[in-house]
Amino acid sequence: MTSQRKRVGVLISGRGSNMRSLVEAASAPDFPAEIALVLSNVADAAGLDFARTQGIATALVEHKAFSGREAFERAMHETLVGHGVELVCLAGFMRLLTPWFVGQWRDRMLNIHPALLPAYRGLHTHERALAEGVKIHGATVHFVAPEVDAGPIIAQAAVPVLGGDTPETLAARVLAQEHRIYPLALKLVASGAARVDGARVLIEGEAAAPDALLWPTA
Ligand code: DQB
Ligand code: GRF
Repeated sequence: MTSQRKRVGVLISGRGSNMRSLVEAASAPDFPAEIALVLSNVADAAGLDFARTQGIATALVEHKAFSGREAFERAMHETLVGHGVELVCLAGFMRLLTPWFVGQWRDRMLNIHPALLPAYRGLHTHERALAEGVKIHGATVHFVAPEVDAGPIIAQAAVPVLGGDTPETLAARVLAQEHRIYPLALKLVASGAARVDGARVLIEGEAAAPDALLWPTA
């Protein structure tokens, strides 16, 4: 069973709190995936230090060192393959990926987005949600498609927007839920319970246990 755990490569560019939540979840012996590699495109990403302290293999592939996007991505791809990676998790990875790279990892690459997709694709989601006065916001884990923030949805969590919220307080409330649903989504994908069916993700047993929809309990 242990040998069947899916080998996961996590791509980061910064803080790495979502990567950390995946590492912590994967430390459970019955988790269906292991974090085989943390890859950053930024040398001083704080997440790299955490991964090193955990004894996890790390790699630095700096986009600035390459002549173009495709050369950068080929280097990342070779590093991932070289570490036997089977699933990729984007976790605060800030470079847009070309259709070539997305195609290499089709239905095997996840991303976490700080909004309830298909609302608020793109950057600065919390500022935009506050500006538009929505009452419910949240986070989404989805498979990565060539079109940014548009792939099949695996898991979502909703949070209330409160009267005194700033982008920072709202971001913190959403982030706490990100740290719950990213491990959940990875577990569903790595175990084979979640599979892509056209534009949607079907989850085995979901009717009995609708745990892809979460609401903060505290
Ligand atoms: C991100 C989504 C968008 C951005 C960053 C991360 C962004 O617009 N960054 C500024 C431009 C940086 C650059 O020039 O590279 N979320 N690629 C594909 N599909 C995705 C998601 C992320 C990153 C790359 C996707 C992605 O859904 N093709 C993560
Ligand atoms: C998270 O809010 C994630 O949803 C977004 O970028 C942020 C990354 O934070 N894609 P961290 O590096 O995981 O702490």
